[in-house]
Amino acid sequence: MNYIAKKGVLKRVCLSILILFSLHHAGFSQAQNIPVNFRVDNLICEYKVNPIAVDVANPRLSWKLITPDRNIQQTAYEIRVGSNAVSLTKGKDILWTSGKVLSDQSVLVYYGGTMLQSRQKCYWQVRVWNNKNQVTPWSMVNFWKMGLLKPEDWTAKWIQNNYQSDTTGGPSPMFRKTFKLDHKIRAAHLYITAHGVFEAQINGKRVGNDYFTPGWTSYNKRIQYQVYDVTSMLQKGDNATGVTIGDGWYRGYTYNRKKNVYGKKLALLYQLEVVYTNGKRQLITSDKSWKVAYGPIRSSSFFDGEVYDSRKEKPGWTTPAFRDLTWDTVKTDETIKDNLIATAGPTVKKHEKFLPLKVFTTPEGDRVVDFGQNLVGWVQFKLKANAGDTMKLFHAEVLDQKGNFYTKNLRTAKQEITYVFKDDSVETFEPHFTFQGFRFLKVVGYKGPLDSTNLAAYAVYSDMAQTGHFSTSNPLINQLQHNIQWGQKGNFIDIPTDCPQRDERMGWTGDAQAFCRTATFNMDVAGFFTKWLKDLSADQHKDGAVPYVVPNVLDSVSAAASGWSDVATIAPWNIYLAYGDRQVLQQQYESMKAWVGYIQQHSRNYLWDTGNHFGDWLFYAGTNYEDGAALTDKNLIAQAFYAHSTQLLINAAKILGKNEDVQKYTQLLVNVKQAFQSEYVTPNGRMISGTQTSYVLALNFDLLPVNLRLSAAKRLVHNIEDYDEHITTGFLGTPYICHVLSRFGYTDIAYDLLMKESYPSWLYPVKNGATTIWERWDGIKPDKSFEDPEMNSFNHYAYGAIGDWMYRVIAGINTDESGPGFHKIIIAPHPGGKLTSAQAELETMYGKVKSAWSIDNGIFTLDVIVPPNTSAQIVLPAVTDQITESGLDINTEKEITGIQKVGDNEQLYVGSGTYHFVYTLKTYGKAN
Ligand code: RAM
Repeated sequence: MNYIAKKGVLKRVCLSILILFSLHHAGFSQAQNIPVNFRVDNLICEYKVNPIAVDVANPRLSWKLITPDRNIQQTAYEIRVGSNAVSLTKGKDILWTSGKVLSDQSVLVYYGGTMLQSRQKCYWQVRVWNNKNQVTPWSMVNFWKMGLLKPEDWTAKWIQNNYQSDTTGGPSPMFRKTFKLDHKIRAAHLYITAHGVFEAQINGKRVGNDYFTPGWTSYNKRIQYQVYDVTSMLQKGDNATGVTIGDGWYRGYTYNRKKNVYGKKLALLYQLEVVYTNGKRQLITSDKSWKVAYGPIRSSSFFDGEVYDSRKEKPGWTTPAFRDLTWDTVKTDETIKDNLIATAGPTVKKHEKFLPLKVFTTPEGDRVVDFGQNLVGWVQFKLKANAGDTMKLFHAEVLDQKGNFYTKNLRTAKQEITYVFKDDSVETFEPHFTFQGFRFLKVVGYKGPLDSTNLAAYAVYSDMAQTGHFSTSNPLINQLQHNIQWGQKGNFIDIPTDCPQRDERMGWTGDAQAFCRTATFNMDVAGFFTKWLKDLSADQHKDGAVPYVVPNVLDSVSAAASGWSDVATIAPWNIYLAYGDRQVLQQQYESMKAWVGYIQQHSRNYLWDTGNHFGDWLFYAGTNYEDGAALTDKNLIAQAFYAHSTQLLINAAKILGKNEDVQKYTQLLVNVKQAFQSEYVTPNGRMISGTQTSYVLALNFDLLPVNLRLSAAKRLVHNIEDYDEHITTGFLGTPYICHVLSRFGYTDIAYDLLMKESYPSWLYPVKNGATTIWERWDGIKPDKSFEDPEMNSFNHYAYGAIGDWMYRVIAGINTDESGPGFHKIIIAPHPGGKLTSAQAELETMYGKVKSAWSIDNGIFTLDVIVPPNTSAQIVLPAVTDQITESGLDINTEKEITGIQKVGDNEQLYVGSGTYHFVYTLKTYGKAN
């Protein structure tokens, strides 16, 4: 650590000690009776801990109550905000205080003070009161810092290469600048973005640990900038900085090898703002004084990989001593008028590391490394060769039937790293502006040993905290859950992609809507989807049509497909349910309405039967005529999603208090359902497509008259039995099939589907060694040959949508819609499928929710955690006799209320706390 860095750390340590001391002091003097076991923690602003780039007028603050006691509700809160951490804890120099607000809201509370200015840093803390007349001490102090709110805040100019040719697939330009800082530095922040993807350095060190910044947005309309606190990277005196830029999404290859989608020229916008201890400010900005050159990255591309010639490295190029006399000048481009926005969602970061499981030679003689997991990221190597030697690394998801390296399913994507060694020392390398989807690595041009000392694979994905855990007594189901999570990791790379390996990697809306709710159970995706949905609105057509992919890189007619475009209503609703985020509904409301409006415009007599639709994509096609029954009429599907989107729009309108819209769309929905029934359902309730998907959609979206629903559910079950309990649905039916079965009392059949190991089923890929979710039910066919390489991804999350049912039904963790974001929780586990145990945990905005059950000799045990400031309805299944909770008869416990028998189940209500229920289980379904 250099001297400056040390000083920075020292300063922060001193500040923390000061804050801690004053906190302690404040806690002491306020009240002696403050309970030590009741406090507030996990303060976040706009879903982030201490964000430094907030650009919303009224940031939202959330906190968690921490207490081991039962039945704790927040009754009031008080927030205070100040511009100085130490004064804040003394109650001085307060910018805004909420005062004591009688409210149980602890999630997404709006800052209500005066208008915030660009760069303003706000420290905040909170204390809360509870229903036991207790008050917490003031919480720890956290902060948020505002970004650059107005275009005038940017004095930096966009700069580009001046003379050198600069085209897609060419070398990455490196921009550099040296500068002097005259005084002691108090704080320094770098505001930076690029056309392309950038990697910045200051004084020889990488800035931050993000990848593929500025991230992918609808660049023509919104482009993110990142902010880094670089105080410790700078020094009084001479400094240097440099930024390398790759093609990225801006002008790199996309679908059908289309390039330059957003523009032809890479560009940089760089604004380093230094504040000295004497209060003076100095700016170092991108302008004509910068220099540019090409270096070792000869080309970089998401699809194709990277070519790196280490002989062309420029050692020390971001240190002040480097001589750049031969470098070119740059030009500024003042015509660029981007809409710059702060980065609200998570950035892409490096995560898990995998070491080689084995290194082997294939029958075709290739040297291949198996990392044991189909992952998305890259390989880092530390190898030694001769100067000028060229090594190539190829990436594949699978080996073929004979055990050979298989890349046909990548289509034109090369996924290839070319590395030229500079000398005979050990060279450490990982690529910069590319990612690969792979489990297997083929090494060509390097003869030395390959092992875990010199090779490692890194998973790279959006930095979402893992919030969910799910496991059972069945290892195959656990592997399925693993595969679902890895499907999510590999395809949440700044945007939700369909696949991460072939020449596609786009934000296919159908896939995203199918998987969205499951995603909310595995990871914190609030920020991720909030950002992407803004791009959806940005790219939505004037007439309301939602593109097939977002950001839209396809042509203007590639829009408005049922089950795809409906992500416009489905995703905001799911985010609202999972996080209680009303604002996302507000933000997306016009977009939701416009999408329903588009369908209205294209319907006749409330029937939408025109346009191009993908239908129940990749349903079980079968091999003979009989199996054709799995094909669902595309217009039937369109009508079903028309109703669903209208329903979600009504839901949103209700939440937002838009009563006129509620009335208007409620009437519309009646007509849409009516049209569905008269067009696609016989008077006796038979659907014109007798498929699983058609019954599933009709039942899940409440499209059938009430008197026909039970018989329709039976028809669905018969259909499943006709297929020997196999699933035949595609992308659109799959997310709902088990939910529909459970809702109509057929959880046992849902378990049959889930536990099926032969094709088509969820466990068929698992039995075939899958470590991610496949695009098709039979990516590898029962005879071990591959499906059509034109469309055969082994990392495609859509079918992973079953994860939602696993959390919500098997473990039984759900949010009550009247208390979204798990403010009101439902715990309703459903044993079955010969499982002897299942457990799930979910870190919600209020804290951890847990439901873990096990069956031992007919004794059912359920462990539940209900976080503070929430309550739960618990539904205990198949009860025969007395239920105990932590050893006591539940009827004797004051904290357990509303005990009621509903059929075989026992329903009850609890407040927050930890509960342990035990009773004898009645035989449950046919599976047990
Ligand atoms: C393919 C992908 C994607 C799907 C579209 C319709 O390109 O499989 O997942 O949404 O088609």
